Amino acid sequence: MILNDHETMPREELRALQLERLQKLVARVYDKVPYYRGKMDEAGVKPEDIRVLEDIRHLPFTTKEDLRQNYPFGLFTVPMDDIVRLHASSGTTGKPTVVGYTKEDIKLWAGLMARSLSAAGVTSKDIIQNAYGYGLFTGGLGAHYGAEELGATVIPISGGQTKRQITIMRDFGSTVLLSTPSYAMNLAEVMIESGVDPAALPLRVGVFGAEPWSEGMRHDLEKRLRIKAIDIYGLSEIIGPGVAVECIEEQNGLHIFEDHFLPEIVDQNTFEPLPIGETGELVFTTLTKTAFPVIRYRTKDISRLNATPCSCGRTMLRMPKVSGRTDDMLIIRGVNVFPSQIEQVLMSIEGVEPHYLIIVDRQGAMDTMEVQVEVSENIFSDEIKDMVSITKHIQADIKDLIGSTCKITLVEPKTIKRSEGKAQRVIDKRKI
Ligand code: DLL
Repeated sequence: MILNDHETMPREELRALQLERLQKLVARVYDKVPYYRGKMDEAGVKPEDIRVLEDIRHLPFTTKEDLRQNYPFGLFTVPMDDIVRLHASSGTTGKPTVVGYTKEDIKLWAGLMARSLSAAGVTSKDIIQNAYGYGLFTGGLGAHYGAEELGATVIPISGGQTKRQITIMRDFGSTVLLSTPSYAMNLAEVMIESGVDPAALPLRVGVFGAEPWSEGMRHDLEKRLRIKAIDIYGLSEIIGPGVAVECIEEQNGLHIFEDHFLPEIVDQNTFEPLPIGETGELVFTTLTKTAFPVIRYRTKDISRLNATPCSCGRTMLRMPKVSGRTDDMLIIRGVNVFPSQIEQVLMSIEGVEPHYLIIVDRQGAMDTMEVQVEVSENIFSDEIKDMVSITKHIQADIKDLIGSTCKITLVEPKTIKRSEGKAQRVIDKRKI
């Protein structure tokens, strides 16, 4: 593992670097982007008001709505001639959000992804199977450039064609898998079905992200694929993958690359900044990106900041696994619950498979929740009483979590749709 100087910088020095970068950034966007200038004028704040890092709280937030209003290129700070790449979010709700990169941004991103892979224990000797989707999604190309920057061998296979993935993994001797955790689970399952023993393959590390996943899912993936499973986080609006990553030494919280992204946690409802250690919405300011810098971007992701020193030597703050997004949070009879918490319950029960679907509906004024979940082949063909006992077990554990009883439907193995990218875990019929 090669540590970059910034990754181990004493915190005081890091804060000084952040302030210097923040001041430059704010002056630049004020000067270049009329929309940002307008918002800052409205809030009564000028670039010279940023004297210490904490002054960031005076700056207005940026939200997905701001990006939509400026669709497609309105928040770029450079002429289109300097933009060398565009990516966009899928835009399932409303217009997609478009992000642009200059040559320098692409270099920066490749460096950060290389740094992330290195933290995950990947080296130039590795053969990386990159099963993140290539295209407008930032996962594929983002990881690709990082893998090349590290000097590893990259197989740009993209997502899908699962049988082919397995043949290539075996024939090319892939040592690292990059994919969403749900797709890695799909791969693991098809591998066993095709008679390929994961233990006989050289695969040793998985770098998984782009969707929430529980500790239970990590444990299961590590066991099935005989690998170390590392969590990587990022979002297109900030740069793509490579904003934060776990270190292989501790696998306990993701180090945020604070020399480039300034994190804050704000209260989900009041948006007031919260002190280190408290849980709330993650907000990021990009400190060094040129084409499309964002100030105080409200991610809607829920986490917290952790300043406990890490044995890996990085001084960068950690954030625990993102449990979910505020807009994916289910409110069941007034109780907030994330699909990943349901996943954690399911994964702790013997015989339950990591394939599930949560269906939320409303009967009259009452929210209802049904969890459809697969059980292993032998349990499904077993006696009814075992099925009943598993159902009751799941029901009781979910009741402990949310305080009310929900319907559990055990379904036959392989009936829940398998993911090839980001998994859909919830169908909310209240919204249809
Ligand atoms: O998912 C970037 C990415 C690609 C990250 C590959 C990691 C690996 P978007 O499509 O813009 O970008 O989606 C960003 O995905 O706001 C989170 O809600 C979620 N997300 C990303 N990584 C994680 C993670 C990419 N490790 C949105 N854990 C974010 C939980 C994650 N959620």
